[in-house]
Amino acid sequence: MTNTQHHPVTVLGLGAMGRALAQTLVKAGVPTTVWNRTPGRDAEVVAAGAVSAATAGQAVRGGDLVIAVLLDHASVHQTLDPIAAELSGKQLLNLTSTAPEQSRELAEWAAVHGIDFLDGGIMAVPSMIGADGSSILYSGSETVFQAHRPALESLGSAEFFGTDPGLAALWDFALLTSMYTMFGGFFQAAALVGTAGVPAAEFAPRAAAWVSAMASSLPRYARIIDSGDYTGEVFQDLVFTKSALDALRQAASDAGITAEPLSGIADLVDRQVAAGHGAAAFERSIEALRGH
Ligand code: FVH
Repeated sequence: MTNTQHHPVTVLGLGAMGRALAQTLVKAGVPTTVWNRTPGRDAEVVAAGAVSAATAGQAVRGGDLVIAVLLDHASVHQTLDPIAAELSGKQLLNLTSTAPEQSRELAEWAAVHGIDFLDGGIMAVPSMIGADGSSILYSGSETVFQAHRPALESLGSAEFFGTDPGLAALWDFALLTSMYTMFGGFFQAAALVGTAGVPAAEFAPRAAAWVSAMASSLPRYARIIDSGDYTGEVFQDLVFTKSALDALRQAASDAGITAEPLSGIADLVDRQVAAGHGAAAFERSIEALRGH
């Protein structure tokens, strides 16, 4: 795609992710202006063809779409608040990882300043940007999404989740929750086999195969959760699950390791059994998270 088919884009923030995004935009022929708080992090992207701006305000003037890819919600406000006037009338895409309510707050802030706001959740690490497997979830202004869709698609698959600016972050954070609890489980498991001298590297391929096989049952779990009926189809009841989890905690204790990653789900199961739902399906554990 040639430059004439893309609107100019500004990238605020040249950390690992900002640099990957800017490089990929330049490669896709998008006229790209970049800025970073700490000078000197733009050498590679400037060599690739990006224009470096000395200040965030100057950078904003270079793009129709301004992408903020900063550390966190506070750094977004620290960067954008002083240049709200320059941003007025522009389109803003926040690709910083912010919690759903923070994304909604940012959308309100943008509306007050006459800025059209789109939020995004990046489901990729920097090395994946622009390659197969990179995916970015978007919500907020559909006008911004559609206007810049070709540029956004150069970064990874681009999916619009709706006009609620918190939705992309909600999906993003839900997926990250699944990821981190999986990693926590792996850390506990690796510590457990490690007590018998098994290196984590030897255990990892087997763990990956097992977790992948189990992940294929998620749609069945989801179907039961969505039905709200935890007694019609019971593959594994809560009493059985409690005894399995108690045994796993015992094994950790015997091996001299703690079982915090497992304790999260074990506590939910314990509470459901204590509340008299022992014959219900394991999937009923989600109700403990909802306070039921
Ligand atoms: N890296 C990853 O794998 C993940 C993948 C999923 C999405 N995340 C999120 O993307 C945001 C940026 O991540 P990053 O990898 O670029 O992060 P860093 O390399 O640590 O760079 C942080 C940039 O933020 C700038 N910055 C920090 N505080 C401020 C501030 N108060 N004012 C202005 N800029 C600030 C920092 O600038 P400097 O330290 O170089 O001056 C970097 O440009 C993030 O939300 C991830 O969760 C990435």
